[in-house]
Amino acid sequence: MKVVVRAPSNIAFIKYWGKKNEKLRIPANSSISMNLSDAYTETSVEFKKILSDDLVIIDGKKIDGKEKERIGRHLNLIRKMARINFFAEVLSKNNFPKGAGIASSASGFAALTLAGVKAAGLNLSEKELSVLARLGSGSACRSIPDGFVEWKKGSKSSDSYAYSLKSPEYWDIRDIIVVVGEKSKKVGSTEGHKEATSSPFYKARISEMDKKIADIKLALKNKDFTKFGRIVEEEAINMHTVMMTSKPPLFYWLPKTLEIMQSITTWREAGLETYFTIDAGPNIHVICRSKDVRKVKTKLEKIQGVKKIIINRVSKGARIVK
Ligand code: 2P0
Repeated sequence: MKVVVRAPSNIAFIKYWGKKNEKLRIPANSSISMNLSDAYTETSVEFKKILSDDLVIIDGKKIDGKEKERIGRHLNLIRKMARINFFAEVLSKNNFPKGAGIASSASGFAALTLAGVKAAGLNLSEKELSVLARLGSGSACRSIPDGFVEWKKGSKSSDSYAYSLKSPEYWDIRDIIVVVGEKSKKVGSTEGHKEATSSPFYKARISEMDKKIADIKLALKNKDFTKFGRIVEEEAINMHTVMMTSKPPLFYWLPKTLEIMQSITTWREAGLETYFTIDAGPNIHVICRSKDVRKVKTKLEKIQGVKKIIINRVSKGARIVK
C-alpha cells in the first residue's frame, strides 16, 4: 500500500541545541514550536517485494550515501516494528530550499515516519509517532502534533515526545520566513549539536531553560504578544551565542541576517511590533500579528538581497493526504 503524507516544518521559539543522549536524540532541554503552513514536505512510502534496496528520491534526485543510510535506518525501525522485510520506495518533495536553515529534517522525518508507519500497516498513537519521528531527527517529533507544540525532554526514549499545547486556531500569529541564503549549510545540525557543550555559555543556557519554558507557556496562555516576542528573540540570540562560542565556532548568520535583525528592531521602535528568531541557518523568521503581515511584507520586499518571503500561519501537524 502506498501512503502519501504532508508534514509541516516547524519553527522553535524555545530551541533544541544539545543532546543528553546523542543516539536516541534525547535533548538537553524541552522546546516549544509552531508548525508552519507554507513550508512542508510531501512524502510517499511504499514497501515493495520487487525492490532489492531502498529507493529514495528527494526533490527529483536519487539519494545515496549518508543521507540514504539515515533514511534506511529509520525505515529499519519501522520494518522491525511491523515485522516486514521489504525494501521501500520513498518519494519526497519539499516546497522550500533544503539545508538553508528551514528545518527540512523536521518535516522530512515527520512525513517519512507517518507515511512509513501507515504503509507498513501499523497503527500508532500520536505519542508513539512523535517518539519514532524523534529517532529520525529530533525536531521532527514537533511536526507530528497540531499547532503550538511542546517537546518534553523526558528522561528516556519513551517519554521524550511532543504534544499539542494549543490548536492552530488558538492564536493568529504569523511566521514570515525571509530567505537570504539558499545554499546548504557547511555544518549540519547533527554535528552542531555535538559541539554545543564546548561553549563556555552552554551550562548557563541550559540552567535557564525550565524557567524560559514556563515563561513562554504563560505568554502563550495569556496571548501576551509582547512578552512572547521578547522571550523568542532573546532565546534565538542566546542559542546563537552558544553556537558562535563553540569550539570550533559556528557562524550561521550572513551580513543580511544581521541587517534584517536590526531593521526589525527599528520597525518595532516605530510601532510595528515584530520579533525575530533564527534557526541553524542564515534565514530570518519574523514573528508578527496577522494584522501586520502586509506592512511587514512590503518592508521586507524593499530590502535588497531578500531571495524569498514565505508567510506561514500556524498549521496542523503531519497528515495523510492519500
Ligand atoms: C530547533 N534546531 O529547535 C533547533 C534550533 C536548529 C536550531 O532542531 O540531530 O535537525 O536531527 O536531532 O533536529 C535542528 O536539529 O537535529 C534543530 P537532529 P535537528 O528547531
